[in-house]
Amino acid sequence: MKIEFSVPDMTCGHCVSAITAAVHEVAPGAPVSAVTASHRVTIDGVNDAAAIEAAIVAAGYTPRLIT
Ligand SMILES: [Cu+2]
Repeated sequence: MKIEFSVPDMTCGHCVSAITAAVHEVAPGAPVSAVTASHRVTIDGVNDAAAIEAAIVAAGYTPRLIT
């Protein structure tokens, strides 16, 4: 399934890299779309939203799951 987060404190390319790396720690190879302008992070082909949310939090960001 596709999981989408709003991450208001994702503001630049560094944030995108850090968040993408964090997601890939728990979902290796999953396609990640991270758009700073909209602060949206979309991960495709994954099921465990809680694990991905925790990984993004551990990277220092504040994701909010969008249903
Ligand atoms: Cu940044």
